[in-house]
Amino acid sequence: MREQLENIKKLASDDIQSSRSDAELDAVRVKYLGKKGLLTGILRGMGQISPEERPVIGALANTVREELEKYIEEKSLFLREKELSEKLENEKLDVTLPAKKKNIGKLHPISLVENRMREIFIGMGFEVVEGPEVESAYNNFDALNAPADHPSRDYTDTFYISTDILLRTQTSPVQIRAMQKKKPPIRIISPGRVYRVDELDSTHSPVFHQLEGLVIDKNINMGDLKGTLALFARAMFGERTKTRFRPHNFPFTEPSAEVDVSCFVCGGKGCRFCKSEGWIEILGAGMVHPNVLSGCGIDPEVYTGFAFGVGLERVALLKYNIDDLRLLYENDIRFLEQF
Ligand code: 2NL
Repeated sequence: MREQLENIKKLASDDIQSSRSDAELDAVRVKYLGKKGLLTGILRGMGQISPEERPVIGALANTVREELEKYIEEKSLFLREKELSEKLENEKLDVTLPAKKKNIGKLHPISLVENRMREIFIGMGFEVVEGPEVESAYNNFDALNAPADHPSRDYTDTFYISTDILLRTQTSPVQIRAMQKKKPPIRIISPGRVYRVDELDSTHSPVFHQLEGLVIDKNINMGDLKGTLALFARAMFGERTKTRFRPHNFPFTEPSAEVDVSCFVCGGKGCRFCKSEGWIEILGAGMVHPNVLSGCGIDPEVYTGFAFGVGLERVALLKYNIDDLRLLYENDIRFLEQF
């Protein structure tokens, strides 16, 4: 019996020694010290032992049990500490590593262009006004002196919601509203979305953006218009930029002009960018037609004014050298993150 106990102690010690995890250790505990364990089995057999030997063997069995329990407890502690230190080692953080780059959004090229223009004109004392994209045919056409048979009124050019309600084709109706509402002096810009019936291609879109400007006061003349646009062109395209006015015709201005800026790539010598012209068309402008003023309740004998309009897409394409308008609307992140 004594030998059996010594033997069990030896076997159990080896098993404890070779345990690699708490789970294995627990299996060892059950195998030797459990209710049906080997050591427990020995103690059950105590009945066969002589009464003299019983207390000696009993004491020995208890000692073995206590030793094994103590040994298991030590091993368990050792395993748990080992596990913790391995965990700490594996999850070590290098706090000196640079942080992961955060992807923050960027402004769309149209917004960049619009914001820059707002900045330039606000700097000259203009006020920003906005208005509805769904407009009356009156504010969009009649008030702008467009004849009843003007081609731009056609449903093949303009999106009609009903016979007299439409999607604005320019932001001029915003300035019409301003003139109807208040007396001069007026100095406003109106950036916004406008609509025209067009197939989408590399230079056209049925929805695009415009910024218009309007100045009404006593003694406003063509010189004021030229000075304002020359200053704008220099701020927008660089200090060396020149401007050129070519006669044109709009129903809402008289006289009217198309305005070119000297090519900001070659400086006017002529290059691939300006198609050897040296000039790039950027704006439409003119002196506000007397009919437009009087129609809004402003006396054209007392007040004069100038107005201009610029397409934001066109400026964005030129400024950022983008060769297809559709890139502006496709929201491809690889395109957008370049600005
Ligand atoms: C263009 C350029 C232009 C205007 C817009 C305007 C607004 C009022 C009165 C007179 Cl309220 N004119 N805006 C003037 C000239 C040109 O836009 O190419 N448009 C078709």
